[in-house]
Amino acid sequence: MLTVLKLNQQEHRIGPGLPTTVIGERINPTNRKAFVEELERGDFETVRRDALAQKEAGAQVLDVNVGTGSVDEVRILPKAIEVAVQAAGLPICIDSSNAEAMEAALKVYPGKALVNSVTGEENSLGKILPMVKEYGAAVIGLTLDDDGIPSDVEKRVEIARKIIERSVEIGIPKEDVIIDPLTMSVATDSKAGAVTLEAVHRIATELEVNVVLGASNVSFGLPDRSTINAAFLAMAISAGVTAVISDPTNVVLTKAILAADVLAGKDDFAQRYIQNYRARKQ
Ligand code: THG
Repeated sequence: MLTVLKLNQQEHRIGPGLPTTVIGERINPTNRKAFVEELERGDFETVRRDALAQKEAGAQVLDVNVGTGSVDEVRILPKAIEVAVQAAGLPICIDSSNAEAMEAALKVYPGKALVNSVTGEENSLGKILPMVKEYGAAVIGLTLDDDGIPSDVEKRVEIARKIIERSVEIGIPKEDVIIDPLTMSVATDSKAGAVTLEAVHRIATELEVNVVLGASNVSFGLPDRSTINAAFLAMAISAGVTAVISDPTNVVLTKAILAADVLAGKDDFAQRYIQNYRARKQ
């Protein structure tokens, strides 16, 4: 199971045994008022700056999300992607729930992008998978359906299996489907983290696909969130995730990811760990 993303001639590989892929999440308007205002007036300076900062902090893929009520995503998302590509030269994870914006972005992206995301909902499968196929992209499949995120492991594995089956049926190679089992907050459900980690393990081993996870939800409502997120990311790597959606400029998170890779045997001679240490000292 090897997912290959491309930007022009350049490739990025995601797979077990390889260092965990860090997908930089900062280009996202959530809780960033000044960024929203920039996007509203067609200013891409923060996109440019965040793209470069995340590359320098060690991101290998950049998530680009410009979804807020006040921004015309169909027009702005392709531009933001062009700016991010120009600034960082990294493959892009296109993060949008707007199918029209997704298609506009896929049209301009020079390579094999990662579509974020499709869900197990019929409407999503029917709209997004044909696009992924047509543009030769890879896709993140979220284990939720019309009833939301299931609280049990079995149902999440079932949704993951369905997304993979439907993808393969329309001609998307299985290795181009990456499953995200999502997580709820441990502040409201003490088993939320454990259930997600078990889902990661089962999906990675039984379905044999790459698994990705973001940590931000898991700590919602708790103080000192980075500490919880860092531990969760390390445990997720141990459970079998091969990519994480994270803020690489957050040193607490990045140190945990790189240390977990060393301990999980995914970073030969601790090469990446040491390289990141040196880059931070400069
Ligand atoms: N899985 C997949 N895609 C995802 C997520 C996931 N996309 C969105 C999200 N989760 C990951 N991205 C973010 C981006 C920003 C924040 C959290 C997750 C965030 N931003 C700061 C805040 O809200 O306080 C902004 C702070 C700042 O100004 O820098 O928390 O799970 N497939």
